[in-house]
Amino acid sequence: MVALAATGALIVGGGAAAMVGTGSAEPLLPVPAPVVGTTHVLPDLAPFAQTDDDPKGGTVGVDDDLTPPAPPLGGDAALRLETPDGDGKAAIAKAEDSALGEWIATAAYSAYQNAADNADQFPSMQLVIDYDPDSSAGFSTLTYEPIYNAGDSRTPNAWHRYEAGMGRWCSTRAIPGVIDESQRSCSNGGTKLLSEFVAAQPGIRVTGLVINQGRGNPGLDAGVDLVSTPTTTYDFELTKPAGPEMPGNPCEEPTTPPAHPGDDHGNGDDHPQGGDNGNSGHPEGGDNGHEKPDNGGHEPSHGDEHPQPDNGGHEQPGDGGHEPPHCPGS
Ligand SMILES: [Ca+2]
Ligand SMILES: [Ca+2]
Repeated sequence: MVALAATGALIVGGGAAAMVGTGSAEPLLPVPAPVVGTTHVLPDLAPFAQTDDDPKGGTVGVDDDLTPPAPPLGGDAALRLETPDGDGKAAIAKAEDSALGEWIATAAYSAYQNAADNADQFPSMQLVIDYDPDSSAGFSTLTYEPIYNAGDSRTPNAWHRYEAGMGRWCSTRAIPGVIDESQRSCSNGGTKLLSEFVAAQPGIRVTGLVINQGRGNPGLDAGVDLVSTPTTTYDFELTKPAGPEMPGNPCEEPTTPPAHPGDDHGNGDDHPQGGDNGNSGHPEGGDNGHEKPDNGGHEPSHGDEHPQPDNGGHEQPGDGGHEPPHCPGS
């Protein structure tokens, strides 16, 4: 897996020509920023919410205590997920409404392992999907986890960029044409490319996004930042950065390719997908998306734990001293 720096350069170089000005049919000035923007997620976690009312000791917060506190271009802080034992759950989720295919070129996240009982374990990205949008059937949860992607670096105490959209995903449930019953939860070759899911189920939709840790991640203390989706990149920060979130601030340079010119809202408050908009799926937070093959592939019942933006339970940021901004080139 390529490093973030290389990835960012590739993406920026491949699609940096954004329009400046309005109403013009032609770009007036190329500017060095993709037009899919950055959405800053502050310690209240909105538009995400913690998935579990009873996380069994798992904690979710935003802090700047990792070293470095954020990945390149990730500002000054990150999402922090801690699961002291195997029962702990540290996960946040938000509703989505998009075609799965849109995630192939865009889904990515940065992660950091600060401590772990099992050195292979990192937080995962999960997509709650509905491959049969016209009926009540079709629900499953797809999981991207570095351990199932051989090219992913898992060095501790360093930030890694995982280009999840191009990688292999597991499904908690059988999906006709791509995941049979024996392949649930990563078993028996049940790690598939998103393109394989789309080929088997062209109508497949994403109804929820989950950043998940646990259960089954004892002693895992990890960071996540710069979670990229088809519409924005979520940058977890302690405070909203000052200044415009447009070209000119190296801390805020987005890392995803352009798709919606002028759609840089700059924060989650007015994002059309913010909050727990109702959807027909079961954005339960991916309780059942993290099972390892040796767990037998069984699947717990669904709890209908729809994300609640006002759900408490997240930790307040630590009181550690704020470190200087990690702006590349500063
Ligand atoms: Ca359905
Ligand atoms: Ca950040």
